[in-house]
Amino acid sequence: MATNLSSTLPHDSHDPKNTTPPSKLAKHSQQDDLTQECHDLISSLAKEQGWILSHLYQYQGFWYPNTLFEGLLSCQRHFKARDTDIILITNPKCGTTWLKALAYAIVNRKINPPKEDNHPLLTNNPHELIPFLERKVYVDHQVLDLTESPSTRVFSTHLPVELLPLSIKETKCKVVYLARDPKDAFISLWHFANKLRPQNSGKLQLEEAFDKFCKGVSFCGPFWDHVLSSWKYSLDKPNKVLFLKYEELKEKPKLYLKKLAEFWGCPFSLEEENNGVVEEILSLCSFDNMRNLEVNKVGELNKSFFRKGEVGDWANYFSQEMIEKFDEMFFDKFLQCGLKF
Ligand code: PAP
Repeated sequence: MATNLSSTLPHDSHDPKNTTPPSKLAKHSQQDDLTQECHDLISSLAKEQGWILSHLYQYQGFWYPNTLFEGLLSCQRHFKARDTDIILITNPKCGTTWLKALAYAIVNRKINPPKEDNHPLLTNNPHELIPFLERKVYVDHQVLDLTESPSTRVFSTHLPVELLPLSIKETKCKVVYLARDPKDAFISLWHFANKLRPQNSGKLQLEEAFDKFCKGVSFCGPFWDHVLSSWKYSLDKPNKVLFLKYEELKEKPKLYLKKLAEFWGCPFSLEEENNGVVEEILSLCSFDNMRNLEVNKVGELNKSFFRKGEVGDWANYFSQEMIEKFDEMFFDKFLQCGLKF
């Protein structure tokens, strides 16, 4: 059940650890066509001012920055899921980094026991260990040859169910969707955007961000469509899709860690449980532990993934009017489908 894809995947160009050998990267044969196609596609889409710098473009109902399209189209066309793959899906700021850390620690616990001094999570940001399909695996017109990768591969994506590569739906790979209370996800996203905005473009005001979010114009938004399509997918295919909430994971981490391991076909043995392996993984991946690791303190981006890690921080920001608008927008939409945060 081993998987460490970080050494076989291309990293973002700013990543100093980019060690991918060129031989592992097969150029997409229609690279130039794709670029032109992408360009044409983007110029045909509705656009709105984004949260950080660039615009967001509406593609098949969801909003993305132009930098994502190359990877998005490429992974839709070329990614071949395997029955043994694990796919983590999240709306941005719903606990992606945490889920990646937990997944990595669970799946690799035989070769990397959570207590070992040189555990990869101690020196790598979880995003380096479990790559985004549309952002790291398929970038810069390059299609990665994944044929030599280990049997259990773990990938993540912010793509909604509607835009997933077909092979994810057609194979028996296991999907976990992690959702979060939209109020907390929104506040987290607002902070994140302001951290990454260039200083000279000023702060994105809370009210402006709120309007955009409510219009559905946020990275991978509309938020509610993203959540609801996965929720319905999980109801339709409970053996394939496990729908979890950040709040549940915070409240009963042990229970849900065991659920995850079972769902992925690698349940904790009695011996592991008696030896405290579940607790060790939770402690390794805990917010406090991860935030204080040197690797997660270096660089604005790495730091930005660890802010407060709490449930209910929205209450420090929302006015009564915002609460009412949010509840009106989300509560009914979710409740009609049997979903409650
Ligand atoms: P991404 O989708 O851009 O990768 P993501 O990891 O989903 O980001 O969101 C970061 C949020 O998860 C932050 O929430 P906050 O802004 O409300 O604080 C971050 O603090 C939280 N987070 C990161 N790591 C952990 C963790 N180990 N445990 C709990 N929450 C975490």
